[in-house]
Amino acid sequence: MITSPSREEGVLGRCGLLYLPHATVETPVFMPVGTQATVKAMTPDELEEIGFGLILGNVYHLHLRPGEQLIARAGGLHRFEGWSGALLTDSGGYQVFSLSGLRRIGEEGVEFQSHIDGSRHLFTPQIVIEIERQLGADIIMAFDECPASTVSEEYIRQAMERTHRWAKICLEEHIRHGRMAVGGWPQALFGIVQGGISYELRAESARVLTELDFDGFAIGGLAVGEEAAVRNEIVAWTVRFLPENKPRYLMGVGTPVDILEAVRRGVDMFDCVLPTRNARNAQAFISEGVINLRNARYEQDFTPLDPKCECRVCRRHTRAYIRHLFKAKEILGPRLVTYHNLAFYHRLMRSIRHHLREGTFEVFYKSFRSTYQTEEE
Ligand code: PRF
Ligand code: ZN
Repeated sequence: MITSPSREEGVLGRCGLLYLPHATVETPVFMPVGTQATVKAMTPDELEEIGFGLILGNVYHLHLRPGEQLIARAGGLHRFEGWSGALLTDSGGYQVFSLSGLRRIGEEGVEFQSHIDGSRHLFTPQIVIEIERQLGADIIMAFDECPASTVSEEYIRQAMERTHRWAKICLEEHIRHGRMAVGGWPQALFGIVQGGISYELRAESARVLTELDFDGFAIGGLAVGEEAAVRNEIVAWTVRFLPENKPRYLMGVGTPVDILEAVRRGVDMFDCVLPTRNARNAQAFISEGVINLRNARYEQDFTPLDPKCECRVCRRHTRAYIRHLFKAKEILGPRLVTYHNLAFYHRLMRSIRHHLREGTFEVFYKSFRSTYQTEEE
C-alpha cells in the first residue's frame, strides 16, 4: 500500500492505493457487503457502473451454502458471482458469534449449528484459512472472536488472547500455502485487533498483532452497541499502534458521519450493510440525511431522491414513483434505492479522497455535518 498523509493539522486521514490481484483500489474506500455471493439487489454491472472495485463476501454464509468446494470448482468466488473487481472475505469471526444460536467455543475453534438447517460445523483457524483459499478473495481476514458488548472485561480479555493465538495459526497456514489462493493468485491476510472498549486491551492487541507479518490490520469488536463517541476514541487510540504503511480497516462501520469520523482518525477501509439494508426498508441516504419513502409527505413529490445526486436513479425517477413502488411491493423499489444509496456512499468516499488530497478535509467534514441531519424526523 502506498499512502500519502493529509497535511492538515489534526487530520490523521490519508489517501492510498491498494494493489490487489483483481483491482487497484483507492483508499479511503467503502466496500459494499455481498454476504451470499451477491450485493443484495445489485448486478455486478451496476456495482461496476457506480465505480466500486472491491466488495465483501462472508466465509460463514458461503461455507454453509453453496460450500467453498462448489465455488472453487467454478474457478473461485470472483468467477462464481461474475465479479471482475476485487473481493475481501470476512472470516466468520463475527457471524458465528452473532448468528448461530448453539455454539461451543474452545481453544481449537468454534462448533456451531447452521442457521439454515441446524447442521453441525466446526471452524478452526486452519479450516477458515482453507475455506478462504478456496474462495480466493484478494484480501482474507484472520479468524477472530467478536464478543458481545454485554460480556465482562475478563471475558473480553480471554477472547482477545484466544484471537491472538488464532491469528498466529492463520498466518502460519497462510505462509505454509505460499500466501496463495487455491486458484493460484496471491492473497493478502489481515489481522483483527480486538479488546472491546478497553484502552489497555486495545493497545495490547495492536502490539501483539503488529509484530506478526500481516498485510493489513482491522479494528474489530466495535459497532456492537457502544456509543459513537466511545467508538471514535477507541479508534483514535488503536490507530496510534498501527503501522503507517499498511491499510487499516474498521469492520462493520457505519453511517456517513461514522465514516468521516474514522477517516479523520486514520482509517482506510469500511464495510457496512446500512446502504443496502436500509434501502430495502425504503430508506434513502441523501445530502440532508436519511428519508423514508413510505412517508406520506412524498406521495406527490416529483423531485429526485436526492436533487444533488447524479446517479442513474436520480436522473430518471422521482420520490413519488419510488414511494409507489414500495407501497405496491414492486421489486424495483428496493433495487432503485439500493443503487442510489451505494452511489451516495461511493460519492462520499470520492469526496473524502478529494478533500484529503486538497488539504480541505476539515472544511468538507464540517459542511457535511452541518447539512446532514442524523436525528430522526
Ligand atoms: N470481526 C469480524 N468481522 C466483523 C467484526 C469483527 O469484530 C465486526 C465488528 N462488529 C464486523 N464484522 N471477523
Ligand atoms: Zn441518486
